[in-house]
Amino acid sequence: MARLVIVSNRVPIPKSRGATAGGLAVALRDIMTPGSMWFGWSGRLTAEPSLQPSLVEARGVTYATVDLANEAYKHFYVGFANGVLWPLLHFRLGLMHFRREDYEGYLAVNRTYADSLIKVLHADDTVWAHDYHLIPFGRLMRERGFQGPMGFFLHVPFVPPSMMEAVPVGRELIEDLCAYDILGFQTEEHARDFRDCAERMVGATVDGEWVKLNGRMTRAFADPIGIDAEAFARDAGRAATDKSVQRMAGSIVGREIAIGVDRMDYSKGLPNRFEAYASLLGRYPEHQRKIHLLQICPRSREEVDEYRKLRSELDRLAGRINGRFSDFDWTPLRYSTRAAPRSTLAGLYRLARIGLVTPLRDGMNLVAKEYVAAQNDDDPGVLVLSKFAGAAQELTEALIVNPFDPDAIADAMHQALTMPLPERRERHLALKAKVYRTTAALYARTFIDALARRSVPKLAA
Ligand code: GDG
Repeated sequence: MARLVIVSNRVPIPKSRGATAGGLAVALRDIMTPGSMWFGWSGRLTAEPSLQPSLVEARGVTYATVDLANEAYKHFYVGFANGVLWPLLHFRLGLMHFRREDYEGYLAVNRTYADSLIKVLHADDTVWAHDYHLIPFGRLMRERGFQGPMGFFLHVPFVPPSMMEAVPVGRELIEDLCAYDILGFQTEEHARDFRDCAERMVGATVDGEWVKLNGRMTRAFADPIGIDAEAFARDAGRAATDKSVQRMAGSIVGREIAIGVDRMDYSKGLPNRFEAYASLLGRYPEHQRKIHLLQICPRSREEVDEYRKLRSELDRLAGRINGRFSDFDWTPLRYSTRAAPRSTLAGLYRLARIGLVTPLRDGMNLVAKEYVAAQNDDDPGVLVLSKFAGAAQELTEALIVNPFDPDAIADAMHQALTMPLPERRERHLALKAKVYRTTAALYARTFIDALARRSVPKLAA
């Protein structure tokens, strides 16, 4: 029987009944029907890993995982994926550290994945690979003889040719992506940037969404990811009984909350956000003592230098803001580097008058959608959203800001704090309709349909 096989670097094996699923697992829940498979890294590093994947079954889904070699993983994950591709795809060429041995490690891990998956793959399976860790994986599968439908979804942004050309292996990356049948991007802008790279850098022919290279057709299109809005709204509604939410509500009586929730990552614009908050308190002193900024930013990728530097910068900025503005009974900035449970998060979004989502660059940004879904329709908060998040293409009724301009973010926060209820409601209803329309389920179905229709039109001569 033909199966759907998801491939991602991390595999979300359910640990126990009712355990909270990660973002991708939620997005793919509807299509991971019994019989399907999820393949990727086991999370274990060993000296000489076996290519035979270990199989675990949970709720009818087979989770197939492979161990990786220590040294190769370091080059793959720290060196190339997060030292080259992540900064490049987030427009941060200055943070990109290219080394040939890292690229070799990146290819080696992708070869391990292909060699391992091919052992358990059926000829009529459909393969869907996820994210920038797996760019060469499709070509490697084709080289190993797999002919079935194969798609790739990029969760992060893409870049125009002028940036892609800065990577010494940019051409190889573009050619590798052309080995997939279907390429999904978060926005039309990212899909177009890819098609431009294919045309300019490797001489592909582009016709609408189709890219032709060496006789093979690839469709590059936008398929924005979403959330399970109904379930998230339900969690937010119930969260009034959550102890942490109650404690928070009790400690802010009479004050407003602005909330930020981000992995601690330099793409999320956190220093600018903290400066924006200082600008709000400095230029609009009427808000002093009347607002808290609650920033939740779980630590992430601490093996990468840039992330450690970011943490010290945020510690310093938070100290400076609280030192300058706080009073005995008011701490303006509350900042936590620990992850909060998902239900607590939902409740905190609902309490907050402002959802602050100000990345410098972001594929989509699901926090923006979660914040909207969590609001109370009768008294909703206001989303302040960076124009450089993929979500800004859809969520146009948010207050859209340039995240490089802290004073502009501060002005938007002031506007949100003084916005009359009818305007808040009107904006919220429009945003809510969009978040309920472009859901996780629609995203997954759209991609699978595209893969099923991978047969290709003739390019105009
Ligand atoms: C990549 C792309 C794209 C955060 N802190 C906590 C927590 N979170 C959850 C959020 C949200 C998720 O993590 C973060 O998703 P984002 O979309 O904001 O960002 P990335 O992690 O960078 O994800 C991004 C995404 O892939 C999907 O395609 O949108 O552009 O960069 O769901 O709620 N969850 C819990 N505690 C926390 O403290 N439970």
